[in-house]
Amino acid sequence: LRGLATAGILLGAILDVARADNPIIQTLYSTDPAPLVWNNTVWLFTGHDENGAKNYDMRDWRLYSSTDMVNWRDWGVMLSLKSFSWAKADAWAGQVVERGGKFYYYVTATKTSGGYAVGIATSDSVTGPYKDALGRHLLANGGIDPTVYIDDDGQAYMYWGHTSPGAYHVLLGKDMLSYTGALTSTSVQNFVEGPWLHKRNGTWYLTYSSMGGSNEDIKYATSTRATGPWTSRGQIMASQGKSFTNHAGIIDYKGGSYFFYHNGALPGGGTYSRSVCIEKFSYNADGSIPKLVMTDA
Ligand code: FUB
Repeated sequence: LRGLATAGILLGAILDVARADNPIIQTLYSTDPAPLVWNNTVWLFTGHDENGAKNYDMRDWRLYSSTDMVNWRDWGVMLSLKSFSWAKADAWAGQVVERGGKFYYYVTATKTSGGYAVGIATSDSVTGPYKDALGRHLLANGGIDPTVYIDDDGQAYMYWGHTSPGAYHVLLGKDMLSYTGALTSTSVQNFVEGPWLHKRNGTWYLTYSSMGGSNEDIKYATSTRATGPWTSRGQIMASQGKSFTNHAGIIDYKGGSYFFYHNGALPGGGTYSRSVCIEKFSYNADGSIPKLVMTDA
């Protein structure tokens, strides 16, 4: 297996293609997966742990794509801290959504003046170039880990976490660059960080990182409305492996459902050197998500 992994890394480096087995990216440490299904392709936006980091040393955001969930093309860096004049550190979790042929990249970073904030970059192409859309942060209340979903009626919702911790949400404007109404604190059981919002068959799902033992686990809640109230549905993935954090992203693609997360499974991996992994799953008949186990923790 180790020989195969080495061959995979070499092949990946030569062909610029990441391997299919978990972790799916073996050419560097990758984090905070945010998959986007667009144009019959899965576009996987990730964070990046610097090699040898002793803390969350994260400076850029990257993109991979696949049409078969096996072979992943590496598109390189989409954004870095330098892309935002107001940011100085912590290129933490982000997510891209498409609206009207334009791509909106919501990210976390620490402001030059201190404190976590959420900013937005936009592009006319999914593969970039992405440019800071506002020249300032969108939210600066200590917010991290933005997740955005556009409902069938066109209303976009953004959830995010707070370092306190706690979950918040707001309604985004049609321009996707502004919001209407108040920043609203949301009650979600044992929420820590890393929310992922999606809707399926009329049910809203809020998946998030929680404390499940010595490391984070992944739990989820459901609601009939994007703004809650949320009913706790328990754990999807238990605390497992060498990374303290975990962070989920969920999509349906070509008839399958996929759960993206990160762990410390790559050689040298751990809390500050994480790697994106995927588990394929099927929703239960009642719409609940089955328990998933890291295939290689
Ligand atoms: O990767 C940095 C932070 O760790 C993310 O923003 C959190 O969700 C956690 O994964």
